[in-house]
Amino acid sequence: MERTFLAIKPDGVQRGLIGKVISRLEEKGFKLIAMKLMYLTNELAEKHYGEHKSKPFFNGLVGFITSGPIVAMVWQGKDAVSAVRKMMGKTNPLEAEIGTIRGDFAIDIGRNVVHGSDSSESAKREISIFFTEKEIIDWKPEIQKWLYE
Ligand code: D4T
Repeated sequence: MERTFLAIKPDGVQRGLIGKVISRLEEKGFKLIAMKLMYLTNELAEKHYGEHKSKPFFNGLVGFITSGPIVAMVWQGKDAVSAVRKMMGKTNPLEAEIGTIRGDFAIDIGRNVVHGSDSSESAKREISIFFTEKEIIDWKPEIQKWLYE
């Protein structure tokens, strides 16, 4: 089963949306296998958003993402990377479909509540940046047989 990295950004934490975001993924049937509340250091934020270094929004993005605690998580399930991206909705919340996390809970591209890995490779990279192998718990949900045939 595929793993993906999902983070609730400082806006989501401050707005009390941790439970709602987690509920959506739980209700879908994905399995939470690692989670921590943490501050991103400047160094980690710059590394995480390295691909955007030359963009005009880079400094604001790093300032925002380090401004408060985030919730870092690993979720597992069938096609988890693309399925979770679908549940998050488009980067710009006003373009995101209603029914998605960003579509339902956000307005501004710079306050879009969640981050999720955009490919299997970035998921592996992001998971290894945020979690040690020991912090990932691949437990067996009793309901598994009612979720997958
Ligand atoms: P993240 O990485 O936060 O999940 O977002 P996406 O994968 O959906 O989108 P992205 O990499 O293109 O953008 C990273 C991050 O930068 C913010 N952003 C983006 C911004 O503040 N202004 C902008 O114009 C863009 C394009 C939002 C997400």
